[in-house]
Amino acid sequence: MGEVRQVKGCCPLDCQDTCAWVAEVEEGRVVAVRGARDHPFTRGVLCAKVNDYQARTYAPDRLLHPLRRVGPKGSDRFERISWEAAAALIAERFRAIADRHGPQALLPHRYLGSMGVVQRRAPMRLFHALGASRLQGGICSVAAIATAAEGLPLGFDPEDMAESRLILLWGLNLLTTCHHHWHFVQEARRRHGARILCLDPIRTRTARQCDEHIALRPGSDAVLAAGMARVMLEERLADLGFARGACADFDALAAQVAPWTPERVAKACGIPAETVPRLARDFAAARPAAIRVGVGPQQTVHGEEFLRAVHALAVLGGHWRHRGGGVLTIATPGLDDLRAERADLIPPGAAPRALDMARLGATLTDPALDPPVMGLMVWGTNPAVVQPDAGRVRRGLAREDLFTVVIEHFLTDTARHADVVLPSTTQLEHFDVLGAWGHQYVTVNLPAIAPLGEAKSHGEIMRLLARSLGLDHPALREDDETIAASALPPGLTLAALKEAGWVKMEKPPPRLDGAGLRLARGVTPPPAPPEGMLRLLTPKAHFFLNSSFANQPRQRRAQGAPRLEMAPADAAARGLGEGQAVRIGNARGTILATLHVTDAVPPGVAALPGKWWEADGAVANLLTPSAWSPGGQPAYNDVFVAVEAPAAAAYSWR
Ligand SMILES: Nc1nc2c(c(=O)[nH]1)N[C@H]1C(S)=C(S)[C@@H](COP(=O)(O)OP(=O)(O)OC[C@H]3O[C@@H](n4cnc5c(=O)[nH]c(N)nc54)[C@H](O)[C@@H]3O)O[C@H]1N2
Ligand SMILES: Nc1nc2c(c(=O)[nH]1)N[C@H]1C(S)=C(S)[C@@H](COP(=O)(O)OP(=O)(O)OC[C@H]3O[C@@H](n4cnc5c(=O)[nH]c(N)nc54)[C@H](O)[C@@H]3O)O[C@H]1N2
Ligand code: SF4
Ligand SMILES: [Mo]
Repeated sequence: MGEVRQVKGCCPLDCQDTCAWVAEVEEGRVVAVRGARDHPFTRGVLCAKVNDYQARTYAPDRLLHPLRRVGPKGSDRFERISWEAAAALIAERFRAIADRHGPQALLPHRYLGSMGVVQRRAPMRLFHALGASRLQGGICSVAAIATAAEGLPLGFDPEDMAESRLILLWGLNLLTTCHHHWHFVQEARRRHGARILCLDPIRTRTARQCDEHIALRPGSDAVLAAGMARVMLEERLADLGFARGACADFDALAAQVAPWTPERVAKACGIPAETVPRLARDFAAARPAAIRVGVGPQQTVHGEEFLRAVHALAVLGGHWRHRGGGVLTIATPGLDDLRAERADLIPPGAAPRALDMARLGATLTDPALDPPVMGLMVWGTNPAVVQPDAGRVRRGLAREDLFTVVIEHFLTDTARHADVVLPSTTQLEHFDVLGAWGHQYVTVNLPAIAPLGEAKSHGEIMRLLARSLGLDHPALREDDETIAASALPPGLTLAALKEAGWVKMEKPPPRLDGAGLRLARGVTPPPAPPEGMLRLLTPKAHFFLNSSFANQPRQRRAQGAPRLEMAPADAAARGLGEGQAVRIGNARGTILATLHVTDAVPPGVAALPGKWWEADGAVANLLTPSAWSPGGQPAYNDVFVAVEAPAAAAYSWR
């Protein structure tokens, strides 16, 4: 056995936890990745998705050299080309598009496939320097970000959760999606005898570990919160001194919740009426209570109402007065990584339009868009699978007049639509710095091995394309470490971070006294499903990270085939049984899955965990609508479907 070298790094994925890891390298090959034992938050364990991350790096189907399309768009017919040829082709096409339609006909499209500063941000420098269309918005927690802009706090240090006396896990499947937070939940149980409640339509892995599961109807959360608030006001359990100071529209809020009697709430939420006052009393009595909010309930056209409603509850309870109290949605170490995109490179006098990244389907298919998007570069996201109304996205990506570049690890459904595919390094092959969205640590990732094949980091791709595009600015020549360092908060140097591995950025909890929040802005009960249809939920799969890993053998075996979960009464009403093939369809398309009959989902709801690729016949977003909340949150859960036995297996979309 050779010597094992240990290299400090971290998981790059879009997950609350940003685990610190150690890559073990033997004779130039990574043989294992293990959680860094001394990390205070992630404590030496990775998750069921990532604990063999090196298998991703060494996967036989990994992209290791540039490709050029030789077949129809969306097929997998590509030929290998050199980096020089790929860069020359991209430069020629991007230049021609900018000359003919103006630079705003070019659009970058990126998301959080890697949360690293370099991998996520570096290519933006090219687009800014070209004066391309800008990208705004997002596809995750957009409702939270929109309400933060209204002044609602995103949250407090999750480590303080250990001080909570009552924890409401509200639309969050913590043991699947961010299991390291469970340490602090358990700590609250141990220290203070805290009760843990789960509010989720589905009896998830997390719900099973809680003291109580409240299986409310999807989209009825704001109604339940209003009902609890009404009880707190009526029974004089609210902390009025705090609430009047925190909330500029206290009287309007009291008026808004007044109609929501326990009986009306019970009817809208599908829960027993007596649950409402009991929850309200427990919530008001805890000193403090914490509401830990997930993404599921945000994914409707009323996502912001949900967030205002739970904030109103926490304000009425006065929970923000105490450590470990209030609402926790997102926690970050305050890395300023947008700075690494260098918007200052936008040519003087240019004021490029901003296009919403969550509306890619609309952007690519809107005949009125002027100029139309003619050149697209995608990295760190798989829009053909993850965007709402994915059929529309695919129609856009299939446009013969659209020139698309995709930077990827694998030939995803999106990459199959590219004209040029560029191979990206994985986290084991590049330097990067990561913030987080579920804790307050900044973490460094050192390269464990040299890039495999011809894969390149996004910093290197940026520098290479800048040269072929004839762009010259010192920011387009910066190395990856300099790019990453540009995002660090004041007082933290790259040298110190590299030495330490991770650094916690302490910040005081938000103060809400006198905050003047406006929380009385509507409580909309969920619509009833159209006759014979079910509301489709598409929660996160335990063994995938969104659509990542849905092509990897170990994770696929563990996750099993696409499975539609349905309540026994709904299955019986359709004459469907356990293990049967079903078609799930609506006006936008039809997908296929295997039925699992279970009382873990309530009547009226069907759940299809996971974001599957086209090859598995279950791209659920082919059924989701082109619909967004006012703040731009895609309404992934506002979708109704018919479920039936397939006459003949048919997979289709319009
Ligand atoms: N294993 C795994 N981990 C992940 C991911 C993954 O794909 N797989 N994805 C990562 C990402 S990008 C994110 S954003 C986070 C998300 O983390 P979570 O927020 O925990 O995940 P979701 O599955 O989106 O939603 C959580 C729960 O909301 C419930 N839900 C749906 N609609 C409603 C509703 O109307 N009301 C209520 N109360 N609950 C509702 C769902 O049943 C689900 O159990 O997880 C991250 N971690
Ligand atoms: N129906 C439905 N749709 C949803 C959701 C839902 O709950 N239901 N959830 C939404 C949410 S919360 C989110 S966050 C989004 C997630 O959507 P995406 O951000 O698109 O997430 P992934 O599907 O994981 O795709 C990330 C892609 O980036 C690639 N990648 C990873 N690292 C790198 C890298 O270093 N370089 C490059 N070039 N590529 C890399 C991966 O191979 C993968 O193909 O999906 C949203 N869509
Ligand atoms: S996906 Fe999340 S829990 Fe899993 S290793 Fe990465 S950061 Fe940790
Ligand atoms: Mo997300």
